[in-house]
Amino acid sequence: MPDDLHEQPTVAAAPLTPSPVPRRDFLMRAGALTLAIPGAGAMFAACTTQEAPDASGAAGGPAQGDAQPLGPRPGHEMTDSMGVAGTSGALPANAPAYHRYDPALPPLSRERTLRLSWRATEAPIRISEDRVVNGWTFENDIPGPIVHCRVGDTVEFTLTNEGNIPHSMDFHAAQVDPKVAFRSVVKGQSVTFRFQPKHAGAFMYHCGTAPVLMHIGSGMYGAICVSPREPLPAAKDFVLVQSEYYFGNTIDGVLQFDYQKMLGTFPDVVCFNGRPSQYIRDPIRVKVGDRVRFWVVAAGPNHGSAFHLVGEQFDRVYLGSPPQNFIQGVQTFAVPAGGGMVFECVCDVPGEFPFVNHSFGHGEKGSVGILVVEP
Ligand SMILES: [Cu+2]
Repeated sequence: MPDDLHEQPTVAAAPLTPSPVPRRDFLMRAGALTLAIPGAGAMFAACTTQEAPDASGAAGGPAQGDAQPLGPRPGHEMTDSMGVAGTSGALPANAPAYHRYDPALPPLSRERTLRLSWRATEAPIRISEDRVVNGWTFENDIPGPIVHCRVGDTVEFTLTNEGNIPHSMDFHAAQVDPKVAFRSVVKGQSVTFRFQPKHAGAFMYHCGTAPVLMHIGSGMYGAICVSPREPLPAAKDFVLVQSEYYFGNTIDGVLQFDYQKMLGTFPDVVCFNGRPSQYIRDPIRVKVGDRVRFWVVAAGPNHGSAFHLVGEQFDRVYLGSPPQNFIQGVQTFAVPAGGGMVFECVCDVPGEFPFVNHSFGHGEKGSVGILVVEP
C-alpha cells in the first residue's frame, strides 16, 4: 500500500452537527436540502427568522408549500450547497469535462449473446464542477457502463487492464468459479469469461482485486440489470447506483482517495451514479401516467441506501427477481451494500418528486435527486 494512502487528509469532512460550523453555512446546507425535500422547508424557515439573508437569498430556505425551482438557485453551485466536502482547488489544465451520467436503462439487444470488451483504466474523472478525482474505472467512467440483458442470455465478457496495478471483474449476476473468472490481470493482460444470468434483478459488478475496498472506493463498480425472459410491463426504466467517496489530499488538482477513511466508513460524498446531487441540477423527467422503474444498486463500498420517493409510494419493490418476489405499498426500502432491488411506481400525480436516501446524513452528502412528472 503506498504511503500516500495513509497521509492525513487535507480536506475536512462535512461536520456531523451544525455546531462546528458558522450558523449561516449550516443553514445554507440545510436550505439546499429543502430544495430536494419541500416539506423540510418550514422547519428550516422557522430557524432563520433572525438570520439576515445572504446574497444568494439562501439562508432560511423556502417556506413549506413554496414552488421549488429546479436545479441550484443563484449562488448555490452544486458542491457548496450540498454539504459535501472536498474540492480539487485549481483544476488540472487537462481536466476532463463534467457530464451527467445518463440514468436510462439501455434497451435490450436482439442478440442473445452480449459481447462486452472493457478496459480497466486509472483516469481522472470529473464528478462535479470543481472536483476531479483520481478514478480507477471501467471504461473511463464512474460508475462503469450499465449492462442490460435477459435471464438465460450469454454474457461474454473481456476485461483488458490498461492500468498500472492489477484489476479484475466480479459480476454479481454470474455463477462462475471466481478464482478463474474473477482473477486479477496485470497491465496489458486480459481475462475473458462467460455466464448466463439465472435470475432477474438489479445486480452490482465491481473490481474484486485486493483490497476490494480501495478498488470499489476508487470507482470500479456499476450495475448489470437482468430482465426476466417475459418482459416486465412497459415502463420508464432508470438505473441508480449509489456509492461513496472518501477524499484524501489533492495532487495537481486531482483529489486522491483515502483508504484509511474508507476503513473508517465515514464518507465525504454519498451519491447516485457517481456525481453528488446531479439529478437535482438536471432531473429525471417522465409524464403523468408513466410507470417508473428504478433499478437501484448500492455499490458502497460501505453503505446501503434507504431508498425513498418523496410524495409517492412504491406500488412494488422487488426484493428478489422480478416479476415475483415483490412487496406492495412501500414507502422506503433498504438496499444493502453489494445489493440491488427494483422499485416501481405509477406516476398518477404531476409534480417534482425528490428521490432520496432517507438516511439523511447521507442524503445531505449528495444522494438526492428529483423525478419530474410532467402533466
Ligand atoms: Cu481494480
